Amino acid sequence: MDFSGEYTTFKREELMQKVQMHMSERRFKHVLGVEETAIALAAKYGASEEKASIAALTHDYAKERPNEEFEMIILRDGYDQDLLNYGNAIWHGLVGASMVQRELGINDEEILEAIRLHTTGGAKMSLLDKIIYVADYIEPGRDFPGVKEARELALVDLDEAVAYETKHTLQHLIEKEQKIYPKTIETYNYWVVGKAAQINP
Ligand code: DGI
Ligand code: FE
Ligand code: FE
Repeated sequence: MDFSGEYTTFKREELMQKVQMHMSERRFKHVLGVEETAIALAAKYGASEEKASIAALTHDYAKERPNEEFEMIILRDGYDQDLLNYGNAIWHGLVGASMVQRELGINDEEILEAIRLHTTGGAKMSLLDKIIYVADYIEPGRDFPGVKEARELALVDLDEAVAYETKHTLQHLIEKEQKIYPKTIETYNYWVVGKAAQINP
């Protein structure tokens, strides 16, 4: 895909190279799988394929940064200090988006928000947010029990795929006695328990 120049001054090949520099070969392969999947979902559901490509290529940009760097930014840049009680799993998207903005010059708020939400989701998600959240889960390199079902749902109903992923991720985290970030619970309450059950929107 050729980029228009609207969201990044880099050509796709240049952006790919910048991302690749910051991660293992294995993770870069995952990123390319997310991109391919995100572009297909964008085409199917009528989102910008270019934004899907850029958000997918950069979603895990910060994943291999040291904890100290995230902690420094959380202390410095006005984040909720409760974030310090979590780790890379939560930081690399939520805080990583600011590194994408600063270091790669991507300022499009929709792309940055899709990066921020890609791990936890959110009660409020745009079409692009859902595409990146789901593509990250079902890209061709993923192999875990339930991924086939998730892939099938993504072809039929993106919201159902969001709900499926959220429920199974939460189950997995609870099984491993991992700390649950409040936003992950908000995502569950909205997408799994049900939009209809919301009284205060
Ligand atoms: O970065 P990826 O491995 O491609 O995928 P990801 O960003 O969706 O997820 C990173 C990890 O974060 C994954 O193992 C699931 C985990 N995670 C998602 N929500 C939470 C969480 N971990 C904790 N501790 N708490 C959460 O609420
Ligand atoms: Fe991630
Ligand atoms: Fe990822």
